[in-house]
Amino acid sequence: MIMNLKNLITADRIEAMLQTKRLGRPIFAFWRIGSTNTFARDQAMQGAPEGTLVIAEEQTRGRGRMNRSWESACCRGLWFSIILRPVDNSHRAGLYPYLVGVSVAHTIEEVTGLRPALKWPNDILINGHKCCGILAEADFSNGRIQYIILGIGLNVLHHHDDFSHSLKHEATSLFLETHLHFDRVQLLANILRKMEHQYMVVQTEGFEPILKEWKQRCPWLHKKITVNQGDQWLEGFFQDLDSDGCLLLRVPKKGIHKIVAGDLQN
Ligand code: BT5
Repeated sequence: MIMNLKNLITADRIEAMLQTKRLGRPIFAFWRIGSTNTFARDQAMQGAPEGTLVIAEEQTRGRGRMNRSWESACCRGLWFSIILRPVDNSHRAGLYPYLVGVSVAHTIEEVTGLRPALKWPNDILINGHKCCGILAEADFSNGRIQYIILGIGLNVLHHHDDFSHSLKHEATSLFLETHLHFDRVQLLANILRKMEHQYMVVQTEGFEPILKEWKQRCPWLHKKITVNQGDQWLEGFFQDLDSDGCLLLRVPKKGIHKIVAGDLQN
Protein backbone atom coordinates (compact mmCIF):
# COMPACT_ATOMS: atom_id res chain seq x y z
CA MET A 1 0.00 0.00 0.00
CA ILE A 2 1.28 3.48 -0.80
CA MET A 3 0.99 5.69 2.24
CA ASN A 4 -0.28 9.20 1.77
CA LEU A 5 2.08 11.43 3.78
CA LYS A 6 -0.90 13.56 4.75
CA ASN A 7 -2.26 10.63 6.73
CA LEU A 8 0.76 9.99 8.92
CA ILE A 9 0.40 10.27 12.66
CA THR A 10 1.98 13.47 13.92
CA ALA A 11 1.53 15.44 17.13
CA ASP A 12 0.28 18.43 15.10
CA ARG A 13 -2.42 16.43 13.35
CA ILE A 14 -3.52 14.84 16.61
CA GLU A 15 -3.70 18.20 18.34
CA ALA A 16 -5.77 19.65 15.49
CA MET A 17 -8.35 16.85 15.76
CA LEU A 18 -8.53 16.30 19.52
CA GLN A 19 -11.84 17.11 21.16
CA THR A 20 -10.83 16.21 24.68
CA LYS A 21 -9.96 18.27 27.72
CA ARG A 22 -7.41 15.93 29.23
CA LEU A 23 -6.81 12.74 27.30
CA GLY A 24 -4.13 13.26 24.67
CA ARG A 25 -2.41 16.13 26.47
CA PRO A 26 0.59 16.19 26.25
CA ILE A 27 1.49 14.10 23.20
CA PHE A 28 4.64 12.05 22.56
CA ALA A 29 4.50 10.93 18.92
CA PHE A 30 7.26 8.68 17.52
CA TRP A 31 8.02 7.16 14.20
CA ARG A 32 9.42 4.01 15.80
CA ILE A 33 9.60 2.95 19.44
CA GLY A 34 10.10 -0.28 21.41
CA SER A 35 6.76 -0.20 23.21
CA THR A 36 4.52 2.80 23.85
CA ASN A 37 3.53 1.21 27.19
CA THR A 38 7.15 1.00 28.32
CA PHE A 39 7.82 4.62 27.33
CA ALA A 40 4.59 5.76 29.01
CA ARG A 41 5.55 3.90 32.20
CA ASP A 42 8.92 5.69 32.28
CA GLN A 43 7.16 9.01 31.78
CA ALA A 44 4.60 8.20 34.48
CA MET A 45 7.40 7.34 36.91
CA GLN A 46 8.89 10.75 36.22
CA GLY A 47 5.58 12.45 36.99
CA ALA A 48 3.93 12.82 33.55
CA PRO A 49 0.34 14.05 34.01
CA GLU A 50 -2.90 12.21 33.56
CA GLY A 51 -3.90 12.24 29.92
CA THR A 52 -0.37 11.88 28.53
CA LEU A 53 -0.50 10.13 25.15
CA VAL A 54 2.36 8.08 23.71
CA ILE A 55 1.90 6.92 20.13
CA ALA A 56 4.11 5.49 17.39
CA GLU A 57 3.84 4.50 13.73
CA GLU A 58 5.73 1.30 14.53
CA GLN A 59 6.62 -0.70 17.65
CA THR A 60 9.61 -3.01 17.57
CA ARG A 61 8.79 -4.64 20.91
CA GLY A 62 5.03 -4.25 21.18
CA ARG A 63 3.80 -6.22 24.18
CA GLY A 64 0.67 -8.21 24.98
CA ARG A 65 -0.27 -9.77 28.30
CA MET A 66 1.87 -12.45 29.95
CA ASN A 67 5.00 -11.61 27.96
CA ARG A 68 3.32 -12.19 24.64
CA SER A 69 4.22 -9.96 21.75
CA TRP A 70 2.02 -7.58 19.80
CA GLU A 71 2.59 -7.15 16.06
CA SER A 72 2.70 -3.46 15.26
CA ALA A 73 3.33 -3.04 11.54
CA CYS A 74 4.56 0.37 10.43
CA CYS A 75 1.84 2.88 9.46
CA ARG A 76 -0.95 0.32 9.58
CA GLY A 77 -2.44 0.66 13.01
CA LEU A 78 -2.96 2.74 16.10
CA TRP A 79 -0.35 1.77 18.68
CA PHE A 80 -0.72 4.02 21.68
CA SER A 81 -0.77 4.35 25.46
CA ILE A 82 -2.55 6.74 27.81
CA ILE A 83 -1.58 7.55 31.38
CA LEU A 84 -4.41 7.81 33.92
CA ARG A 85 -4.07 8.81 37.56
CA PRO A 86 -7.46 8.09 39.14
CA VAL A 87 -7.71 9.89 42.47
CA ASP A 88 -10.48 7.83 44.03
CA ASN A 89 -8.81 4.56 44.82
CA SER A 90 -12.00 2.67 45.27
CA HIS A 91 -11.87 2.69 41.46
CA ARG A 92 -10.25 -0.60 40.78
CA ALA A 93 -7.41 -0.64 38.31
CA GLY A 94 -8.54 -3.98 36.88
CA LEU A 95 -11.70 -2.40 35.52
CA TYR A 96 -10.06 0.12 33.22
CA PRO A 97 -9.57 -2.30 30.32
CA TYR A 98 -13.37 -2.58 30.22
CA LEU A 99 -13.61 1.19 29.86
CA VAL A 100 -11.22 1.00 26.91
CA GLY A 101 -12.97 -2.00 25.36
CA VAL A 102 -16.35 -0.29 25.41
CA SER A 103 -14.92 2.99 24.06
CA VAL A 104 -13.06 1.34 21.18
CA ALA A 105 -16.00 -0.93 20.31
CA HIS A 106 -18.30 2.09 20.23
CA THR A 107 -15.97 3.96 17.93
CA ILE A 108 -15.56 1.01 15.57
CA GLU A 109 -19.31 0.59 15.39
CA GLU A 110 -19.79 4.29 14.72
CA VAL A 111 -17.33 4.44 11.82
CA THR A 112 -17.86 1.01 10.24
CA GLY A 113 -21.45 0.12 11.07
CA LEU A 114 -20.16 -3.27 12.22
CA ARG A 115 -20.80 -4.52 15.72
CA PRO A 116 -17.54 -5.76 17.25
CA ALA A 117 -17.59 -8.44 19.93
CA LEU A 118 -15.84 -8.01 23.27
CA LYS A 119 -14.05 -11.12 24.41
CA TRP A 120 -12.90 -11.58 27.98
CA PRO A 121 -10.69 -10.22 29.26
CA ASN A 122 -9.86 -7.53 26.74
CA ASP A 123 -9.94 -8.47 23.06
CA ILE A 124 -12.06 -6.84 20.38
CA LEU A 125 -13.11 -9.07 17.51
CA ILE A 126 -14.86 -8.43 14.21
CA ASN A 127 -16.43 -11.43 12.52
CA GLY A 128 -14.49 -13.71 14.85
CA HIS A 129 -11.07 -12.15 14.21
CA LYS A 130 -9.06 -10.00 16.61
CA CYS A 131 -8.66 -6.39 15.57
CA CYS A 132 -7.72 -4.82 18.91
CA GLY A 133 -5.90 -5.77 22.09
CA ILE A 134 -5.59 -3.86 25.36
CA LEU A 135 -2.75 -3.99 27.86
CA ALA A 136 -3.28 -2.26 31.22
CA GLU A 137 -0.39 -1.85 33.63
CA ALA A 138 -0.66 -0.12 37.00
CA ASP A 139 1.58 0.96 39.86
CA PHE A 140 0.03 0.51 43.31
CA SER A 141 2.91 1.67 45.49
CA ASN A 142 2.32 3.45 48.83
CA GLY A 143 -1.15 2.01 49.18
CA ARG A 144 -2.72 3.76 46.25
CA ILE A 145 -2.87 3.71 42.48
CA GLN A 146 0.01 5.92 41.34
CA TYR A 147 -0.78 5.52 37.68
CA ILE A 148 -2.41 3.24 35.14
CA ILE A 149 -1.04 2.83 31.64
CA LEU A 150 -3.68 1.84 29.13
CA GLY A 151 -2.05 0.43 26.01
CA ILE A 152 -4.21 -0.02 22.93
CA GLY A 153 -3.33 -1.75 19.68
CA LEU A 154 -5.89 -1.39 16.89
CA ASN A 155 -5.33 -2.85 13.41
CA VAL A 156 -6.62 -0.26 10.96
CA LEU A 157 -5.11 -0.35 7.48
CA HIS A 158 -3.63 -3.87 7.35
CA HIS A 159 -3.95 -6.02 4.28
CA HIS A 160 -3.53 -9.77 4.84
CA ASP A 161 0.16 -9.57 3.97
CA ASP A 162 0.82 -7.06 6.74
CA PHE A 163 0.29 -9.81 9.32
CA SER A 164 2.80 -12.55 10.02
CA HIS A 165 1.96 -16.02 8.81
CA SER A 166 0.81 -17.12 12.27
CA LEU A 167 -1.62 -14.21 12.63
CA LYS A 168 -3.10 -14.17 9.13
CA HIS A 169 -6.01 -16.39 10.10
CA GLU A 170 -6.71 -14.98 13.54
CA ALA A 171 -6.29 -11.22 13.08
CA THR A 172 -8.17 -8.63 11.07
CA SER A 173 -8.17 -4.88 10.47
CA LEU A 174 -10.81 -2.26 9.84
CA PHE A 175 -9.66 -2.14 6.21
CA LEU A 176 -10.01 -5.90 5.75
CA GLU A 177 -13.54 -5.78 7.15
CA THR A 178 -14.79 -2.73 5.25
CA HIS A 179 -12.36 -1.95 2.37
CA LEU A 180 -12.29 1.61 3.64
CA HIS A 181 -9.13 3.59 4.37
CA PHE A 182 -9.73 5.18 7.73
CA ASP A 183 -7.78 8.21 8.84
CA ARG A 184 -6.06 6.84 11.94
CA VAL A 185 -5.72 10.26 13.59
CA GLN A 186 -9.45 10.91 13.26
CA LEU A 187 -10.08 7.45 14.67
CA LEU A 188 -7.73 8.14 17.58
CA ALA A 189 -9.49 11.43 18.32
CA ASN A 190 -12.85 9.61 18.37
CA ILE A 191 -11.54 6.90 20.70
CA LEU A 192 -10.04 9.43 23.11
CA ARG A 193 -13.28 11.41 23.18
CA LYS A 194 -15.21 8.25 24.06
CA MET A 195 -12.65 7.23 26.66
CA GLU A 196 -12.79 10.64 28.31
CA HIS A 197 -16.56 10.49 28.39
CA GLN A 198 -16.51 7.00 29.95
CA TYR A 199 -13.89 8.14 32.46
CA MET A 200 -16.27 10.90 33.56
CA VAL A 201 -19.08 8.35 33.84
CA VAL A 202 -16.85 6.27 36.12
CA GLN A 203 -16.19 9.26 38.34
CA THR A 204 -19.89 9.97 38.81
CA GLU A 205 -21.55 6.55 38.54
CA GLY A 206 -18.76 4.03 39.04
CA PHE A 207 -18.06 1.17 36.66
CA GLU A 208 -21.53 -0.35 36.67
CA PRO A 209 -22.72 1.25 33.37
CA ILE A 210 -19.49 0.25 31.64
CA LEU A 211 -19.66 -3.36 32.82
CA LYS A 212 -23.31 -3.46 31.75
CA GLU A 213 -22.46 -2.28 28.25
CA TRP A 214 -19.43 -4.56 28.07
CA LYS A 215 -21.65 -7.55 28.83
CA GLN A 216 -24.15 -6.52 26.14
CA ARG A 217 -21.31 -6.64 23.66
CA CYS A 218 -19.95 -10.00 24.82
CA PRO A 219 -21.53 -12.92 22.92
CA TRP A 220 -19.85 -15.47 25.25
CA LEU A 221 -21.85 -14.35 28.28
CA HIS A 222 -24.14 -17.13 29.58
CA LYS A 223 -22.58 -19.56 27.12
CA LYS A 224 -20.44 -22.62 27.68
CA ILE A 225 -16.78 -21.61 27.57
CA THR A 226 -13.30 -22.91 28.23
CA VAL A 227 -10.82 -20.78 30.12
CA ASN A 228 -7.12 -21.42 29.76
CA GLN A 229 -4.94 -20.52 32.73
CA GLY A 230 -1.52 -21.62 31.56
CA ASP A 231 -1.39 -25.33 32.37
CA GLN A 232 -5.03 -25.48 33.50
CA TRP A 233 -8.21 -25.62 31.45
CA LEU A 234 -11.55 -24.93 33.05
CA GLU A 235 -14.88 -25.63 31.41
CA GLY A 236 -18.15 -24.09 32.50
CA PHE A 237 -20.72 -21.38 31.88
CA PHE A 238 -19.85 -17.70 31.71
CA GLN A 239 -22.21 -16.64 34.48
CA ASP A 240 -21.30 -12.99 34.94
CA LEU A 241 -18.56 -10.45 35.65
CA ASP A 242 -18.19 -9.46 39.28
CA SER A 243 -17.68 -5.87 40.39
CA ASP A 244 -13.87 -6.31 40.16
CA GLY A 245 -14.10 -7.42 36.54
CA CYS A 246 -13.36 -11.08 37.34
CA LEU A 247 -15.09 -13.73 35.28
CA LEU A 248 -17.53 -15.87 37.23
CA LEU A 249 -17.47 -19.37 35.79
CA ARG A 250 -20.21 -21.76 36.83
CA VAL A 251 -18.81 -25.26 36.75
CA PRO A 252 -21.55 -27.93 36.95
CA LYS A 253 -21.49 -29.65 40.37
CA LYS A 254 -18.56 -27.52 41.49
CA GLY A 255 -20.10 -24.09 41.91
CA ILE A 256 -18.78 -20.71 40.88
CA HIS A 257 -15.10 -20.14 40.13
CA LYS A 258 -13.82 -16.57 40.19
CA ILE A 259 -11.26 -16.16 37.38
CA VAL A 260 -8.89 -13.23 37.72
CA ALA A 261 -6.73 -13.85 34.64
CA GLY A 262 -6.70 -16.24 31.72
CA ASP A 263 -7.71 -16.66 28.11
CA LEU A 264 -11.10 -17.57 26.85
CA GLN A 265 -11.13 -20.20 24.11
CA ASN A 266 -13.70 -20.20 21.37
C1 BT5 B 1 -3.16 -8.05 24.00
O1 BT5 B 1 -2.46 -9.02 24.65
O2 BT5 B 1 -4.02 -8.23 23.18
C2 BT5 B 1 -2.70 -6.64 24.35
C3 BT5 B 1 -2.08 -5.93 23.19
C4 BT5 B 1 -1.76 -4.49 23.52
C5 BT5 B 1 -0.95 -3.82 22.45
C6 BT5 B 1 -0.75 -2.36 22.71
S1 BT5 B 1 -0.07 -1.53 21.35
C7 BT5 B 1 0.26 -0.13 22.30
C8 BT5 B 1 0.71 -0.63 23.66
N1 BT5 B 1 2.16 -0.83 23.69
C9 BT5 B 1 2.47 -2.12 23.86
O3 BT5 B 1 3.62 -2.57 23.91
N2 BT5 B 1 1.34 -2.85 23.96
C10 BT5 B 1 0.15 -2.02 23.89
P1 BT5 B 1 -2.88 -10.55 24.63
O4 BT5 B 1 -4.31 -10.70 25.04
O5 BT5 B 1 -1.84 -11.22 25.45
O6 BT5 B 1 -2.79 -10.98 23.13
C11 BT5 B 1 -1.55 -11.20 22.51
C12 BT5 B 1 -1.79 -12.14 21.35
O7 BT5 B 1 -2.55 -11.47 20.33
C13 BT5 B 1 -0.52 -12.61 20.66
O8 BT5 B 1 0.02 -13.72 21.30
C14 BT5 B 1 -1.03 -12.94 19.26
O9 BT5 B 1 -1.65 -14.20 19.24
C15 BT5 B 1 -2.13 -11.90 19.05
N3 BT5 B 1 -1.64 -10.71 18.31
C16 BT5 B 1 -0.42 -10.15 18.31
N4 BT5 B 1 -0.40 -9.05 17.53
C17 BT5 B 1 -1.65 -8.93 17.01
C18 BT5 B 1 -2.26 -8.00 16.15
N5 BT5 B 1 -1.63 -6.95 15.64
N6 BT5 B 1 -3.56 -8.20 15.85
C19 BT5 B 1 -4.27 -9.24 16.35
N7 BT5 B 1 -3.74 -10.14 17.17
C20 BT5 B 1 -2.45 -9.99 17.51
